[in-house]
Amino acid sequence: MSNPTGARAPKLRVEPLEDRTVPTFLPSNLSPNALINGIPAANTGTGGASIAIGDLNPESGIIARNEYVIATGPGTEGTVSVFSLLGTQENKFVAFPGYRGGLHVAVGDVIGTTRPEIIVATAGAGPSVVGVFTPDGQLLRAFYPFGEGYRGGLNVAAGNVLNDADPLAIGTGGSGPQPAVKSEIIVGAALGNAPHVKVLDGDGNDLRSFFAFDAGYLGGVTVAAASIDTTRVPRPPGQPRPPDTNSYAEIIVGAATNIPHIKIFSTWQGAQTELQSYYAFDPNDPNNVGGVTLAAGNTDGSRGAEIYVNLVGSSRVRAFAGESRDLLADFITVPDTYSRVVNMAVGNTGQFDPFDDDSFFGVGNTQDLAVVTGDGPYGQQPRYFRGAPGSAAGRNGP
Ligand SMILES: [Ca+2]
Ligand SMILES: [Ca+2]
Ligand SMILES: [Ca+2]
Ligand SMILES: [Ca+2]
Repeated sequence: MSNPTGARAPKLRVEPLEDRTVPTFLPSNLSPNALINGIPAANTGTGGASIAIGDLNPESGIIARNEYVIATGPGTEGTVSVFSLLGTQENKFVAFPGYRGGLHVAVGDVIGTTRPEIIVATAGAGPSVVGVFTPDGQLLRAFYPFGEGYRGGLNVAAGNVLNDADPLAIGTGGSGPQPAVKSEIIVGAALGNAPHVKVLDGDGNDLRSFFAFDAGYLGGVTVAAASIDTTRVPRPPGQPRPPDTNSYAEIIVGAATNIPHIKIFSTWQGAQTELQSYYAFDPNDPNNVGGVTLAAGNTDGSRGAEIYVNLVGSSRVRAFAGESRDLLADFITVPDTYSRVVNMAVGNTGQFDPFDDDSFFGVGNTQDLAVVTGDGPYGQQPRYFRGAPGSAAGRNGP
């Protein structure tokens, strides 16, 4: 590949906490030509909402429940809301006062506190900033992944894609309290720019930097992260268990516009390694001229993650087995002719045992797919598609 493999951009300015100011934006109307993952922002109204799932607010006892986070799309001052899975609003904050270009959101422990943070990125035109927030909306970090001059918008995901040893490697056997395994922040440049992907730590330092597609592709990159491998590094007899490098999440990237192309990259070995490259929908079908949005996680009880691919411009979603690429499900998430942006997240939407991580043990804690549009018949409400052992989310309806 001609990509700038592993190239490190100049180190970004990291704002000391004590000097930190909340990035602010002058209120402005978006250009009618602005696009969010290929959909004109002027047409999205309050659509284009994004969603993430994680255990942001702790429950007492050993049974945990996730919360979900909704961030608003373009056309309104960007607001992040935390809800219980029952729909009770637990918190709400404005991420970047004055910014109306839409927000993308992810959840992950990127600071190493053992509690997840909310990672918010500006989605549309304007200064392209990432903010790392506590679950109650306190800004911990803010940085510009592609520099302050870049104004093309960001797609964002979080996952443990490098650096931290697998908890199984240190003898806990997967039960009992786990040490902090820090997730990284993955950003993809949005429309009109080279297909640049970066992996950053929670302070905004560059860890990886590469082009997901040919440099001439300017349609934007959507991103997700989950571990697609189904095998585990075995423990040699009589020896300590080695680090389970398969437990690292892989980065799934998608073309945001023009073509339903996805790729999978591994990044823990140093530079990025391209593992897979394929079309999630037939690129020769004239109906499939949109790009894709993505989510991934273990929804079927098999250890590896399934990859959920939405065809932008429709509410159609396909589920693929991450490792084999087998097509597991093909379904419509919003039952009408909805044709804007469907954003997705994978996470457990029932009670679960936080000490039995299904990414390690498969059955018992299968995750589910949540989709959100922000407008249309479901508005800001997520729709859930339940996963079950042997049955990826979407096979059995919402
Ligand atoms: Ca919770
Ligand atoms: Ca990590
Ligand atoms: Ca992996
Ligand atoms: Ca699976």
